[in-house]
Amino acid sequence: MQIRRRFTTALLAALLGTSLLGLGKPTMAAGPYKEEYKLSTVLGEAFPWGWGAKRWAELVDEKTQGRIKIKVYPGAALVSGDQTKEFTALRQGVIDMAVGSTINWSPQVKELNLFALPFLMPDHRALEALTQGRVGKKLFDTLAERDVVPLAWGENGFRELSNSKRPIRTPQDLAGLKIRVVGSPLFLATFNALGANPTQMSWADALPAMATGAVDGQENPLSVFNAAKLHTVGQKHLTLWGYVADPLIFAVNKNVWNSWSPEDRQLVLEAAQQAAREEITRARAGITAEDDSLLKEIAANGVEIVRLTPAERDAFRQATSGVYKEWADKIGADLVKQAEEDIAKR
Ligand code: X2X
Repeated sequence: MQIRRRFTTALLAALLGTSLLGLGKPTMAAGPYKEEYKLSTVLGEAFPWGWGAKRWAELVDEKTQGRIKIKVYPGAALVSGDQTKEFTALRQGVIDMAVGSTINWSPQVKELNLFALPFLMPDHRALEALTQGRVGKKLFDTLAERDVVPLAWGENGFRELSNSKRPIRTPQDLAGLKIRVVGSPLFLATFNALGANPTQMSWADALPAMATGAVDGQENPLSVFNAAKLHTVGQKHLTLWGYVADPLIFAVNKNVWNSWSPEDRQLVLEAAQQAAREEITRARAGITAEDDSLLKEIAANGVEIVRLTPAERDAFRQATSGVYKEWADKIGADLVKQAEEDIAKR
């Protein structure tokens, strides 16, 4: 009797632990694990964004001792390059995990357009006041209601304006320029209000469009401008206007998340938080007042850099204030009000 009970206990332990899952360490799993999880990003390893995704995968592998293996698919390859479909694919489980930009997810999650309201955030501290405060929490709650488990905020960065034609100092300078934009119709509204001629396309299509002159300009963070070598596709003029910034979100499909043991969920969360912190440091490297080495590198490649005075920047703000008002209502007046308050208090 005693022997039988001992045997049963041992069998149970074996089933629940190592042998059932073929794992090195006993763990209570909530569902079967996949051999490999697919993680989507738009930009690859040469960019802070793709680097951050890879770092997350590495840290998860390390922390879970190989129980969770992640493969990174850059170029939004899991949605055939159509980055605005990434959120839907993540939600439906076509994609297991993602490090996604708020811009690309905003067609499905209108609240994420907040970060694309022109001239809402004056600096990195303003961006943090949102992502690290009650607004960020509210946005994470919104995502959680849509079958996605958000874990950490990363950063693509403040988006600066470049073009092949002329220096841009005033909204008038933008008149008629063909500017490639991505994602939400808010970007079309902003550039239309500035008198430009915006056209929406994926990042994959943007590079050839610049190279052939099908578009004159684009807007992206400086780290992207430099790593993508946009000076080699005719982007000779760069205006630092910091009109919007896009944070990144480290996230997991809800069913995938629920299939993991509580212990592994905690490890994946910690890995996301650490990778996001390190990613943000990279995204900001060389573009601050203390260290502007990246800007110098861009200038050394023959790019003419225009820094707007506060008054010049204000002219762009005024020209887009109607768009701001209209979109504040679409995003949610309360959320925008909270964001404005938290930025003012930063
Ligand atoms: O497509 C872009 O401009 C990029 C890479 O910045 C995003 O995915 C938002």
